Amino acid sequence: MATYTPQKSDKFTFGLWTVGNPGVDPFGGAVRTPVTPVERVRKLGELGAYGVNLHDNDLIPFGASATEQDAIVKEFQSVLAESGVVCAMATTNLFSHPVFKDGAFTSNDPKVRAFARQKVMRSIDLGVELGAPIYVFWGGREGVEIEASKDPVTAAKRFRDALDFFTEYVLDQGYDLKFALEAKPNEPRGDIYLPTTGAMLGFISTLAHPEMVGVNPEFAHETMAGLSFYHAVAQALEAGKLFHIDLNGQKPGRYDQDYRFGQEDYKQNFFLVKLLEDYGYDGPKHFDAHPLRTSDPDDVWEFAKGCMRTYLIFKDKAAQFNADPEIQAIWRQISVRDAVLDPILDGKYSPQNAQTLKSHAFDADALAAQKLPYEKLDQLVFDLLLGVR
Ligand code: GLT
Ligand code: MN
Ligand code: MN
Repeated sequence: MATYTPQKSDKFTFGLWTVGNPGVDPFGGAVRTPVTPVERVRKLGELGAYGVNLHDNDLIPFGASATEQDAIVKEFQSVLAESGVVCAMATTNLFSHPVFKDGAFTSNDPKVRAFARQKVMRSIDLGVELGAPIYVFWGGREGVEIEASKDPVTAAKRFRDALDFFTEYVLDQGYDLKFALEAKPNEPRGDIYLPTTGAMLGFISTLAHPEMVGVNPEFAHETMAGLSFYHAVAQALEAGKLFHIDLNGQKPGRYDQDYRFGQEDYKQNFFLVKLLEDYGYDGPKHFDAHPLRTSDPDDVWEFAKGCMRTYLIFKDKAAQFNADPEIQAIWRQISVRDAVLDPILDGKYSPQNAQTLKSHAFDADALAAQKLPYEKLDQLVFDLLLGVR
């Protein structure tokens, strides 16, 4: 029986804010007092996590002096070294302070936009000091409730100007840092700009340095909009833009639940893990989730263990899928090959190829009559996932 013990090579990471979540929701305050960031890193290291992620203010209180920051950073660096945990990703908190209540990069006020840029540059410096290779941008407050309050075309331009400024800043400093953009359809804003991973992918191609920028899709964010997270991740992978991933649990059509990875929709999560494994995604797997409000401090660590264990169980199931003779026989049956047409379809346009396709005789009725035993295939997947195969 496999033990599903996490290894550093699994590259599992947690945000300081995930295992440090005190259980606040819009209807009630904190239900637990999280241990310090240093203790969180120590415990994550013991549990086999590879890395930790942070917003500037998860570690450095808003408005702390340079001397205070230095002392905090020093202590944090030594716990990283002791526990063998890396800082895998850093980001900026551009959503908690009231100054950002109507946006950061897209605020109508140039002073707010400039302050946001200052905060990001300082936070990039911090992330690089801690060794983070990836920097995430989640524009939680970049959006509106009242359409009359902002011009969305101007907002798109402001968002782009900010990102172009930061890629130049990174190049200017000689930092080895990549950006990953995280989409979310709504919450905390009524509508957040660039609401899906697909929208982010389109936006990236308009940037000054698209090669430095990828995406950080989150399971909950595509799923709350009723979209397929699995397909969003596949598109990002295929485009070479999956720089980071936020894994968690979510029911469609609800607020952002950020449940333990795998808590909801086992089948979708199975295919997601299979996708990441089959295509050799080698970035961090970040569990951007939080324990239930009902969890006591011990249950918080059960939550963290559960995220990693679930991933490893799905990984094991993906290997079973790939080795299952009956499943693979169906897969071979539906993976039709054609010696004449495949080279044309896989190749580029040429007048000759166009002519061949235009004059080819197809038997549409025979093609339509081909067997597609998907009921059988899906039942085999179900049996496999439920452990009766
Ligand atoms: C916040 C948000 C997450 C983002 C984090 C990065 S912060 O918790 O809900 O999805 O990934 O800023
Ligand atoms: Mn996230
Ligand atoms: Mn979320």
